[in-house]
Amino acid sequence: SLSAKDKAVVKNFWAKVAPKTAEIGGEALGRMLTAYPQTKTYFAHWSDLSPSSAQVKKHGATIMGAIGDAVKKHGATIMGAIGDAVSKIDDLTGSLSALSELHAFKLRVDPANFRILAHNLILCMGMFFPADFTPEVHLSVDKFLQNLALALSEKYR
Ligand code: ZNH
Repeated sequence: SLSAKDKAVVKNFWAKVAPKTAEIGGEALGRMLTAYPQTKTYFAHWSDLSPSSAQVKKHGATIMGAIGDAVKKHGATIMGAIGDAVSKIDDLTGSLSALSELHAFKLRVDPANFRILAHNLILCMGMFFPADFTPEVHLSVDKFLQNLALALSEKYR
């Protein structure tokens, strides 16, 4: 699981790339759909699945918004004082349970695709931020995305 250092590295990197997350998400989703065409089946109801598609760009931004929430936002609070101390990144399974349910039962996305998307996201982070995406950042972001994929896969069983 994620160490305190991983979380700090991810939060720090995310703060830096914040202005570009929508663009990174769009590029990553567009690349996933082209380089891993089996992923296109889930988006068959869209008119344009090319990397330049406005729908693809918009959905890439939506996905990155949800990931950014998991990095930054505080989880559900039972008591404000306790809740304020707990970030979503400290309880990914709990904070992403509704999204996991959506992907498992409504969208029926094969969870293997979470790894494929993570791979494309990592590629694009390196492309957009070659200097900041050091091997150390790569390690922690990869661990974070694997944990996020696991949390999203939780409701499948
Ligand atoms: Zn997903 C949707 C997130 C992955 C497919 N997504 C979605 C949304 C969100 C998300 C937020 C929206 C929801 C509402 O509206 O409510 N995802 C996400 C994340 C991730 C993902 C965070 C990871 C990281 N997905 C994914 C994958 C796939 C998908 C991999 C495949 C391949 N999604 C999807 C779909 C949808 C979604 C299909 C629906 C879209 C429309 O619009 O139609």
